[in-house]
Amino acid sequence: NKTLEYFQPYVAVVPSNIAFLKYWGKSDEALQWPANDSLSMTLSDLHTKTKAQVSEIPEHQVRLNDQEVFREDKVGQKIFKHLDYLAEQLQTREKLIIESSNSFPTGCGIASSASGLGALTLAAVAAWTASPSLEVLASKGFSMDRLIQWARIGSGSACRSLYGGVVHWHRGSCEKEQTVNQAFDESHWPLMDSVVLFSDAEKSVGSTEAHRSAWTSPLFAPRLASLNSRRDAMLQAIEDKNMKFLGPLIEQETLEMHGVIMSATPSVHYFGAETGKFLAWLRERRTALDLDVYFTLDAGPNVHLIYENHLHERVMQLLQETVDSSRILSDHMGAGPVLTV
Ligand code: 2P0
Repeated sequence: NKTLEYFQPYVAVVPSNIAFLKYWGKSDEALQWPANDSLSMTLSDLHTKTKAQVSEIPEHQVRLNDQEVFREDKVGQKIFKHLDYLAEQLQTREKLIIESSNSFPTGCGIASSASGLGALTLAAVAAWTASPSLEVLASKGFSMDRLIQWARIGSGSACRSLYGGVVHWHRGSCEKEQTVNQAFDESHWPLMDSVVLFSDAEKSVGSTEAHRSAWTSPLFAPRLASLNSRRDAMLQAIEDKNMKFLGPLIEQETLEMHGVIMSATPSVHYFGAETGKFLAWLRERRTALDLDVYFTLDAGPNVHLIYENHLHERVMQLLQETVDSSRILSDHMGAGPVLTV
C-alpha cells in the first residue's frame, strides 16, 4: 500500500567540509575505520544537492551535474556501490531516480566525496523511508548517529559533513566504537575558508588508494603517536577562539600529512611549484601585514585559507596582489545538512 508520498522526490543539501586535523590512513579499509581522529569545519555554500525519488524502474538512474552516470563508470562505481549498501541496510529492492549537482564547478579540484556521499545517503534513505525531514527520519529510528555510520561507509570524510560547526570524528578503540559529534556549533566562532584554486587536472592517485599507502611512510607511526596532543591543542584553541594558536597547528598538520604522502610508497605529490610558491608568499605577506590567515590543503593542490569572518575584506585585498579573483571560492562555517521534499 504505497502512497503518493512514497513516490515524491526527497532533497538533501549537504555541505563540504575542510579538515583541520586530517583523516589520513585507515586501520581497516573494509570497515572504514580511520587510523586517527579528525576535526573539521563544515562549510555552507560549497555543497551538494541531491534529489532521490522511488520509481518502478529496473535499475537506479543517476544523474550527476546533468550527466547520466552508470554502474560501470569510474564515478558511478562509488555511487552505485553505496546505493546497494544502503538498500541492503533498509532491505529494499526499490530503485531510485537520483539527480545530484554540486554548487562548485565540476573538476575545479574541490573534493565532492564528503558532500556527495553525504547527500546521497540522506536523500536515498529519506526516499526509501518516505521521510520529509531529519526529525521524521529520527522518529522512524534513523537517528543522525545511524545515518552518519552509513555515510562513512560511502566515504570517510562524508560522516563529518552531517553536522554543522566544528565536527570531531573519534576513531574509538575498535571499529564499532567510532563516533562523530559536533564539538562546537557554527555560532561559537565564525570562521571562513577561502579556497585558492591551483589546478583542475584530475588527481593522479585517488585518495582511497593513497590512504592505503600511508602505512608505508616512515613518518606515519610517529605521526599517529603524537596526534592526540595536536587534537587536544586544536580543540583548546577553538574553544579559546585563538587563531594565533590554531593557525600554526593546522599548517603543521597539513604539511605533516603531505610529508606522509610524499614519503610513502608509491610517493605522491599532490601539489606543485605554483602552490609551494604561494604558501611561501602567504607566510611572508601575512607577517608583514600582521594578518591572521593560515593555510591547509587536502589531497590536492588547492589552498584553503582559514581566518575569522571579520578579516574577509583584508584577506581578499591581500589575495588580489597575486591571484585572479576567478580562482577564489569563499565560504563560511555552516549549520550542516538540510532535508526537504
Ligand atoms: C580529510 N581527506 O580529513 C582528508 C584530508 C583528504 C585529505 O578524507 O576512501 O575521500 O572515501 O574514505 O574521505 C579524503 O578521503 O576517503 C579525505 P574515503 P575520502 O578530509
